[in-house]
Amino acid sequence: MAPTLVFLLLLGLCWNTVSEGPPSSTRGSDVPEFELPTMNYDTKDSYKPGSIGVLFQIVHTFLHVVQPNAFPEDILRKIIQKKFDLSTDYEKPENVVLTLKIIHYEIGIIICAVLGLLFVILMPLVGFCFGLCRCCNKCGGEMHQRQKKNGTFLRKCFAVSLLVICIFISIGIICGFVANHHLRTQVEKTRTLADSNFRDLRTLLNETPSQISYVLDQYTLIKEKAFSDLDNIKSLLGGGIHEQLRPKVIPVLVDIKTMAEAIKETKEALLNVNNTLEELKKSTAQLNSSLSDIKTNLEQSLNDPQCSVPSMTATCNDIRKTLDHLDDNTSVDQLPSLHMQLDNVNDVLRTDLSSLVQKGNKSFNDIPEMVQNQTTDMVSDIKSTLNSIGSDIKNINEQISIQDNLSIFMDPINSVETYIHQKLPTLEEYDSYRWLASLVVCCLLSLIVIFYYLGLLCGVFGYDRHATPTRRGCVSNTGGIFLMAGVGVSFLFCWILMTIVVLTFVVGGNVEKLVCEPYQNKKLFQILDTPYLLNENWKYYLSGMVFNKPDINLTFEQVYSDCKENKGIYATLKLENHYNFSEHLNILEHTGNINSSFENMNVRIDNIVLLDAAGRKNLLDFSSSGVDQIDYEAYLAEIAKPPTKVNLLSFADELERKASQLPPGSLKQSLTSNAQTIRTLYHDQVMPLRQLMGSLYRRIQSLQHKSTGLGEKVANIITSLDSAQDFITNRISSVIVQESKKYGNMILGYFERYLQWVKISITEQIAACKPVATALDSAVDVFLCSYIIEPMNLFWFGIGKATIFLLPAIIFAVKLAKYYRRMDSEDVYDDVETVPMKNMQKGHIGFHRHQTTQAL
Ligand SMILES: *[C@@H]1O[C@H](CO)[C@@H](O)[C@H](O)[C@H]1NC(C)=O
Ligand SMILES: *[C@@H]1O[C@H](CO)[C@@H](O)[C@H](O)[C@H]1NC(C)=O
Ligand SMILES: *[C@@H]1O[C@H](CO)[C@@H](O)[C@H](O)[C@H]1NC(C)=O
Ligand SMILES: *[C@@H]1O[C@H](CO)[C@@H](O)[C@H](O)[C@H]1NC(C)=O
Ligand SMILES: *[C@@H]1O[C@H](CO)[C@@H](O)[C@H](O)[C@H]1NC(C)=O
Ligand SMILES: *[C@@H]1O[C@H](CO)[C@@H](O)[C@H](O)[C@H]1NC(C)=O
Ligand SMILES: *[C@@H]1O[C@H](CO)[C@@H](O)[C@H](O)[C@H]1NC(C)=O
Ligand SMILES: *[C@@H]1O[C@H](CO)[C@@H](O)[C@H](O)[C@H]1NC(C)=O
Ligand SMILES: CC(=O)N[C@H]1CO[C@H](CO)[C@@H](O)[C@@H]1O
Repeated sequence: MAPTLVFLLLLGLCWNTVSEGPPSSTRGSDVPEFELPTMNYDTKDSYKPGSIGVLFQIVHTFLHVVQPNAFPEDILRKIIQKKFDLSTDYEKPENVVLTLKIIHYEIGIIICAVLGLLFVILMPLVGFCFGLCRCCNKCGGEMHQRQKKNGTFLRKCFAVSLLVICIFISIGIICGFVANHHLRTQVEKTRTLADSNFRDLRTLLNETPSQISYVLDQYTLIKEKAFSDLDNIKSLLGGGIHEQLRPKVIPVLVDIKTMAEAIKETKEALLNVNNTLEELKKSTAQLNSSLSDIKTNLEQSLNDPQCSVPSMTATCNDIRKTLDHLDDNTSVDQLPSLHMQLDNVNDVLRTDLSSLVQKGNKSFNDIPEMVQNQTTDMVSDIKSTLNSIGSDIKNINEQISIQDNLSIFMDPINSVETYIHQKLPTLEEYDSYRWLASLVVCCLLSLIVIFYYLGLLCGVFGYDRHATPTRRGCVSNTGGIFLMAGVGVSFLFCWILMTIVVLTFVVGGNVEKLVCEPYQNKKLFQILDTPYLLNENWKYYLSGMVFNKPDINLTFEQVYSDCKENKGIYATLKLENHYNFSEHLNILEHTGNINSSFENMNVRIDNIVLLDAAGRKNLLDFSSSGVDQIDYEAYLAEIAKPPTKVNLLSFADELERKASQLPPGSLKQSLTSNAQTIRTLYHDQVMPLRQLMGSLYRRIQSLQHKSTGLGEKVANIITSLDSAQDFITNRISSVIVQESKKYGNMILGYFERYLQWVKISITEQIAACKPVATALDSAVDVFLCSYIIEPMNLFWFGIGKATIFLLPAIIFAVKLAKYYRRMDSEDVYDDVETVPMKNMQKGHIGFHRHQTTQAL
């Protein structure tokens, strides 16, 4: 334990390397994820004794019964306070009280030990007396058996009792054997255990510098990410500002662009209508004159003398009456001309609105580049700050030279390891002696119990119920002798066995109760952590030792638990009290610099004109061009009319029908030919005219559609243009501030995330001191308690039980031997007397005495 403690303290004293950043929230950005490479340790966390654990549990229960008192914290504290000095001033009342308390605590163990000692002292004495007594033919030493009525029952009772006792003894012996073997195999494992612990400690020492380097190296990742973001300021910041303005600006620009297209289309439509109208006028005039010609022609024909013939006058008059209908029905030439609007629109078109819109669009699209142009200085400032942080970190890594600092622990570790390796063979040698001795003990007990078993075996199988005591068979006699041999060996050796049991019991029981159990439930640490106990000037001994600052709340228990949880040594030893990282690495100051760089970033975007005055006037000119004022209804109404007053085809049919009523002659011929001319006129002029009118109708409709609400549309565009321009002029600065903040926070976020991770790594992960706790566990919990004390306790438990049961075994064996051995004499009944003589003085009347053999 001491070397590990020293290691812990040294590690604490020389630790100069770690850092802490304040906890802060980070924005979710695509910062690389950090992960500290974990260390792999060989030594297992926990030790499992296996199936033998059940036996250990029984021993624990026994110990708990013998020693039910709780861990005596107060007594221990007092003893430590008196600096283990109980010998002086024994008369002092508090010392007496303390001694009484100790005795009270130990009373169970003391009673057991005293009983054991009594056993040790009395057994040889009793054995000696018993032997002497038997030598004098007393105490059943006489080879004579009085026959009793219930002799058979007693014999069976004794045999069964002895058998049961022997079984108990055997169980104890088996426990002894198992414990002995277990202890030996565990001691053989010690070397592996020590080696793996040292390997782990070395891993900790060797890997810690690379862990620190790894953590610090991750800064490069952050820096690269920040650099790439700074290089992309055009798209990240400029693009952000651009995006913010887009929804306001783009629709306006699109509207204006659409309007520019509309102007062009309107002009085209106007021109079309103008031309078609011209054509229509021409065609109508032509039709008019053609119709006039036909009318004149018909009138001349009707002047024919045939019409004065009374029978025909009516028909001629009929025809004459209808001549008025031969006329065109439209007044297209009355329609107003469109040339004024056409001129206006042509004027408007003289200004290229589309290119003006493109200019505005370009100046709007230039925002990211403007941002980039204006921030080149700031970007290079921040980059140099980042580089200087990088070199600071590099310097720190070189300054602290953790490698050198940690390498000094190698020496203690090496020397402890050498020491252990030197001592291990000795330990193993002693352990083999111990093993041999324990084996002898177990064998001795086995010998005794084998004697008893053999005795029982021979006795039971060799017994002949008809044989009188003097005539018992050889086998039965041998059984009796075996029993007596067992008794003899028991008397000879049981006090040695009991001495061993008492010694191991006192040592093992106390170590289990005072070291192993309190170590497992951490009571031992609590004792050590008692303020002012180990050093009366120091509140917290550990921090006094480590930092020479005994006021820092640092306890063995907390350090051990933290190490066991594999926490970093920085948090475990509360090293921030000794070396405050924040004061040594001024990353925070640097991030503050970066922050203020962003805060003071001066981006001015003030010359964005979406549409200049010329473009604006152009729009207004268009709206007042009068295109929307045209009387489309009049045009449409006129053009919708049929071109002629009557349908020329039916007029021609009618004319022909009327002509057929006339007698053949020049009149009839002239009328028929005129009808034919009308038909031709219809096909040649009216039909094309109708088509022309139809297409003109559609064109006018489309023009009307285009120009409806023109003024309103332009007014809306101007309004939203004003509002967008207003937004850009007045609000762009706040948009810039907002976007810069977002951008700056994103870059600062990387550092905050990094610092957060550095903090977690340093407090939780770097130099996780689990191997130290494991080493302590290995030394105390595994080696001392599980390897040594547990089997030792099982050993005394087993052997002790066996030894105790030797006592009743002796009694029953001696009693039973009487029934198996061949006696020298027996109760015989005189032939003279018919009644068995009772209450006769022993060895006096009625039986033959041959020879006295000594039993022992
Ligand atoms: C503005 O410019 C961008 C990029 O040059 C282009 O995609 C967009 O169509 C333009 N918008 C207008 C209204 O001209
Ligand atoms: C439009 O029509 C008028 C006659 O109405 C004509 O004088 C003018 O030249 C025409 N305009 C164009 C551009 O053709
Ligand atoms: C058709 O022609 C006649 C004379 O030939 C003329 O008096 C009349 O005004 C013309 N109508 C139209 C619409 O031009
Ligand atoms: C940005 O700077 C470059 C080079 O100095 C220049 O050519 C470009 O016109 C500038 N752009 C803007 C939008 O100011
Ligand atoms: C010392 O710290 C432990 C936890 O580490 C805490 O439980 C205990 O209350 C603290 N003691 C004092 C006096 O602050
Ligand atoms: C370490 O330093 C930081 C800032 O310099 C401070 O906030 C913190 O309280 C310090 N920690 C200790 C334990 O002194
Ligand atoms: C940056 O500085 C401003 C004050 O200048 C502060 O409000 C803000 O919290 C700081 N941001 C960071 C990430 O430190
Ligand atoms: C001729 O035009 C008038 C309107 O000017 C219209 O009422 C009349 O129906 C038209 N004639 C025919 C035959 O359609
Ligand atoms: C033993 C050893 O090298 N200790 C050094 C640990 O690091 C500090 C500086 O951080 C030095 O001052 C010590 O000398």
